[in-house]
Amino acid sequence: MIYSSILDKLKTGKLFSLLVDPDKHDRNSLRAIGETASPETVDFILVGGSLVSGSVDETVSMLKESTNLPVILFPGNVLQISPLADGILLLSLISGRNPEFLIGNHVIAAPVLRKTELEIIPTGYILVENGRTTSVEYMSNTKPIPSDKIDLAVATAIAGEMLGHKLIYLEAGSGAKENINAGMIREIRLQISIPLIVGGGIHTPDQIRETYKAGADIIVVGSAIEKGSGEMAGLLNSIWKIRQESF
Ligand code: 1GP
Repeated sequence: MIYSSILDKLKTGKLFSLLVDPDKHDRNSLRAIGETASPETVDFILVGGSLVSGSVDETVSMLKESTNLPVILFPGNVLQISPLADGILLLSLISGRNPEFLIGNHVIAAPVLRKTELEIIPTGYILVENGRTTSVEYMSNTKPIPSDKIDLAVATAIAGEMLGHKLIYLEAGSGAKENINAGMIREIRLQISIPLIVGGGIHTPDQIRETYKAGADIIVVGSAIEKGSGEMAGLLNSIWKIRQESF
């Protein structure tokens, strides 16, 4: 079970995940990801994007040809469900006030998900302003939480936990100008007891270290592995070193 293994691993350290946008990777780069991401560096691979024109099924099956790591859907919309994955982050965009992303799409997806063997992981998804309009903000037609409104972000995360979500995902948006500030991560970590995922605009080993130090349990990196397999290998090598440190 993916979720129980996340909880188990968190007893001894931090987790790291790669986000694969099906439109940004071809067969070769998917193979490179599968072959480079070892269980010592990467805990699971997320697949999804705000707007995906390629086939999620194909991306998942290509990844599975070269890795045994869990592949988890991170869907931007209901078209991104693939029964070939191992699980799905069933996202509720709790920072927003768009009912379609709070319950509407879930109603559409539920009967389809019921027929799959995907492990469903209900996730409270919180979008935070980062200095520019991201695809999530535009596509979901919701406002992000301002980056200096730590109290609002904390209250939203607490509400997410109270509503039964199993994870909180603090999102600056793919390619964010500024990643989530340490103060916000720190305060949310203190106030919730479920695992905290942080992603968006994280590119360098220093940013990864700072984000773990602030209290992130799981870091997600997407854009930084789209630069090429050499860059990805370098980053994963740093991850391996960072994971030997204690936070
Ligand atoms: C986006 O949090 C993820 O949903 C990853 O963001 O692409 O900026 O790494 P980046």
